[in-house]
Amino acid sequence: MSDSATLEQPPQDAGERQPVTKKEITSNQPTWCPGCGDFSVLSIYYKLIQKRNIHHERVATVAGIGCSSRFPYFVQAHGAHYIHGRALSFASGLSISRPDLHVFTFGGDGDAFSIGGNHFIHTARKNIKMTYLVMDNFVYGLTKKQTSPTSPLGFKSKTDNWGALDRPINPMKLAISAGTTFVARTTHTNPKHMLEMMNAAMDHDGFSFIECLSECTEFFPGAFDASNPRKGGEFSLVPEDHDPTDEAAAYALASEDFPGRFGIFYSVQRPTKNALEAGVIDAAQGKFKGKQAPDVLQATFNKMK
Ligand SMILES: Cc1ncc(C[n+]2csc(CCOP(=O)(O)OP(=O)(O)O)c2C)c(N)n1
Ligand code: SF4
Ligand SMILES: [Mg+2]
Repeated sequence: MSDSATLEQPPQDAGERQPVTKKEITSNQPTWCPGCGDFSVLSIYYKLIQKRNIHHERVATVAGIGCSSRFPYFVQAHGAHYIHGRALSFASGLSISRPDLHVFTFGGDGDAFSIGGNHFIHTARKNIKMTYLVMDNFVYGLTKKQTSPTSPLGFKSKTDNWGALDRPINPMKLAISAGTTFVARTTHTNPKHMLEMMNAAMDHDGFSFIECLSECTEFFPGAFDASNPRKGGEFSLVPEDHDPTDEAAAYALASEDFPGRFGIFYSVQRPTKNALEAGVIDAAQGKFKGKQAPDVLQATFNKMK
């Protein structure tokens, strides 16, 4: 990808305001374990907000429940630490009713693909405008090491102490097949790449999904070493000649063995639910232009007589 061409945009907010500072958008001290990958995601999110100069009243940070989902506590802006697995439903309503906000949703692999799996599929097919970043650590962190939907076969946890028996979900394949219009993959060990992906996702007019590998140093240490050159692994980008509008090619990339590829797998334009629903509302309101609400009601009652 090109080197973040849109990062240096002029401020989007009121003319003379000072640029957003990190202090303004930083809230409580994160409570994650030392070395947790989620720290890296949070610091890149601060960076994104600063680079794009989005003042705190223009951004909303939504999450479900989990270690990763504690995210909104640490951002000084609109936000909700919502119900486990239900972050996308809350964020969908927010996105549709408040088009002036940039809606970002964060969560973990359990929140996104276990209890929240159904919401994920339907948010994708509806193409609701927001960015959804899943901090995938292949385990339930907050509840102290249960098997998650992305845990690899054989992973020993408190729920499968003999080793996980169930075939894991592939988040990228799931996202593509459900109709997500922007699908990218990154990792907490490459902050520059993560910023590029978040920036591109934010530019996308639709539902943009990022799987971000984010190590749980407490309950699954070393899970992503194979993707980390500093640990002897390999960080392989999506090939330069990959066509991100080719769904079959994106699916093939997503099918590669772990650690797989990093970058934008899929990106297409399709009308958002936000735009379609606004069109329906405009058309309905157009029919009653210039009329008072009581007259409209009376006319409806008259028809029912
Ligand atoms: C309705 C409901 N069911 C179960 C829980 C317990 N619970 C809280 S977080 C969690 C899983 C967290 O795993 P993940 O989403 O992967 O986030 P992580 O902690 O790994 O970042 C579970 C099962 C809950 N809080 N609410
Ligand atoms: S338990 Fe794991 S995911 Fe949770 S804060 Fe600690 S290292 Fe991070
Ligand atoms: Mg998890």
